[in-house]
Amino acid sequence: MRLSLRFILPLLLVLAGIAYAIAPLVDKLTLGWFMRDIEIRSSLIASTIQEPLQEQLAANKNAKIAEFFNRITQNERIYAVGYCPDPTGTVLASRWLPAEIRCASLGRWEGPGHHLLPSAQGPLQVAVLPMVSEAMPAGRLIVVHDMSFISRRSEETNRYLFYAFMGLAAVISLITVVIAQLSWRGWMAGMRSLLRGEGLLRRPEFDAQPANPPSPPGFKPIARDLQRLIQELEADTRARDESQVTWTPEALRGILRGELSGEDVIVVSNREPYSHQRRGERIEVQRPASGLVTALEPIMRACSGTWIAHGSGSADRDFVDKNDCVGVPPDKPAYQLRRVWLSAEEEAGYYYGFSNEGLWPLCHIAHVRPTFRSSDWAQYVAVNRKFAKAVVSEAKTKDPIVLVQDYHMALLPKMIRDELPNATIITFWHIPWPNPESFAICPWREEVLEGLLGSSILGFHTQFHCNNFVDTVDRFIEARVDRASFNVTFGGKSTAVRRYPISIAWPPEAEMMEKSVADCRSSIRQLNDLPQEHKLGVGVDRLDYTKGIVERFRAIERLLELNPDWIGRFTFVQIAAPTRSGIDEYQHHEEQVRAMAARINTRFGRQGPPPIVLKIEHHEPREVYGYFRAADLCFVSSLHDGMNLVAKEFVGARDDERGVLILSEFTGAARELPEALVVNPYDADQCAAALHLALTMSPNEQRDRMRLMRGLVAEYNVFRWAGRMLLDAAAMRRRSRLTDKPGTSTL
Ligand code: GDG
Repeated sequence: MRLSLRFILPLLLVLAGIAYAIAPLVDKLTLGWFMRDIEIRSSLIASTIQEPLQEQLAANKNAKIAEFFNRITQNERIYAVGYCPDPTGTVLASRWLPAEIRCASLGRWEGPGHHLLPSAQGPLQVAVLPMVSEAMPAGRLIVVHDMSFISRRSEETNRYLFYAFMGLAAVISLITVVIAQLSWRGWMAGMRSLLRGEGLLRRPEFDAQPANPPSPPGFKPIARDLQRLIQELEADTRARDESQVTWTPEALRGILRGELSGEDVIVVSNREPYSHQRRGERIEVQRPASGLVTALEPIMRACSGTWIAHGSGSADRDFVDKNDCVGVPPDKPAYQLRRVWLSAEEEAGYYYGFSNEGLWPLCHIAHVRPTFRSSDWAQYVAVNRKFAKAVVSEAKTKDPIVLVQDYHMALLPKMIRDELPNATIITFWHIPWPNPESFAICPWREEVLEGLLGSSILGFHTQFHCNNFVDTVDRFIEARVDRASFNVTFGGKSTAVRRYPISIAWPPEAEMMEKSVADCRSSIRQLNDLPQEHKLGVGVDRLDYTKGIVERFRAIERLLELNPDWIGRFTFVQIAAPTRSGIDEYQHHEEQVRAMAARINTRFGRQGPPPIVLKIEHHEPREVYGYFRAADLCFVSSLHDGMNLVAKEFVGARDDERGVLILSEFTGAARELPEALVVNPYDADQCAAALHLALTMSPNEQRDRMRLMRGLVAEYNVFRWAGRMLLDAAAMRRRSRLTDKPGTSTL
């Protein structure tokens, strides 16, 4: 109603204004018409009365002529009639002939133009017409018309004009209001979308109306065409993005500003991007050396979002506000870190228990039996719920974009979806997904799958893991699996299962590459008491049984057995960062690794440098890069690994295009880096041969292989990983708004 009034009143005013403005024009036009009519009428009267008048003039009956003229003036429009025999004569006239009209001055009323004479009754029109008679060639007939009817007609016309415009305004308003009421929301949404650089017919974000009003049927074909057009444009843009964008943090920020400006972005991970640690009296801010943090930070900075993570630092509680939030990075806050506190029991059950003793071995198939305890599961559910609550409380809108990270949060997507049905939830599973038979042993397999299917997009590193996931869903829950598009529909919601191979930042931080390769070679050898010409191999891993460190050592032993020439000439430095040391399996693994290194060193290292240098401690990233740059080869022998960033970091570190990468075929990275020496870590002989090949490879071959691998890592870097997921999410949001299905949609 308010809308109608707001629309009708201005329209009425505008049309009234138009009517007022055009009235004089209409007057002028109608006056012209009337004058022409009257002139014709005057000629008609003249020719009609000519004959009787001549007869009476001939009979010299002046009194009869006046009476004759008076009869003619009974016509309401004819005011007076007169006759002048010649310019010097006296006018013979009906009553009311104005005194100004004299035979001597008839010339002023003759000729072209409208001859008007003002009078008390209103304007009079004077027409002087010659008599067509040989007997009286100078005779002139005068016909005076009353023009006051014109002003009466003009008033009437203006009144009708005014009413007509008002009627027109009312009809236009009515039609417009009816159409507007039908399509108001759709069009408004469309206009807003257009202004935001999106598509037409978008559903408003915070619509208080009943959910998803359908487009009026009349608009449906247009909507479909627009939808198709937008999809084509998007596909075009995406293709351009893929091929032309050089993915840098700035490019990622730029694209996000364009695609997701003003969107509410929330990241959820177990690990926090910054932790505050107490070191005696000092407080230290630690940044985990993690690819995940490197990848997600530019997103958070660009969107000023919120990162929710377990507050695990010893001084974390001292640095948060009353909402458990702290601005990070600490020196120049760009986004909020919301810390979630976990009790020792929660951490034991959720993190060490179900996540790392259950899901981790379940997904890695590294021949360590998963342990499933119902008490761990209960904590896992409770902690996931705690994170879900934090997400809901941090969400500033009804449809945030939530990036859920990893296997610690498998139930979170569904929990968020239940509370925020319009959210766009992107879940990334950083570890492998096993085949259905292996996954089947999980007692809560349905719950885990249903939890993950709360996601709008579910990402894995490789297509193989996507396939395994889809097969598992197909086997264990009632969901519709579309293998052509890789969309799974469950409970009416759709999840796009997609491959997004993670990578490293490119180029690597300048600080890591500061020291030249020659300096690194020399200082690392010096640090480890190795001769300058000594061949050096390197391994950098968390001390995890899935990384195949035992198998790696076995391959080194086999190399020395098969090629004893390398004894005393080759050393392998294994950097092993302590991890999950509260878990028995990890303690046992550490013992096994230590014992094996000691045994091999005893066997082959008596007379000179040891074949293996084992460094079980955390190293700073600069030190790690120093080893990468100093080494002749890097050996990644994971028994199963989602991607493995160490392989890519080694490639990134070698701007001298030297060094050989030996890479397990069971890593996601092996699918992207076929120029590495790809091996089966369970095959000790094959690995030993690869070690020998690497140690003897010509510099040219090293360069050729390294150049190809560097090209790939540069192009498919971590900013692309993050950017592609978010671009897909943005496209999905646009599409779901077009099709009126919030939160989830097919890609
Ligand atoms: C999971 C998936 C996937 C290692 N030791 C030290 C240290 N590191 C750094 C490495 C590398 C990172 O840790 C390890 O990354 P990975 O990818 O190799 O493996 P996970 O930790 O198991 O990661 C894996 C990854 O998620 C990402 O999605 O690739 O498949 O299992 O950056 O350099 N860093 C420092 N000191 C160490 O002692 N500073």
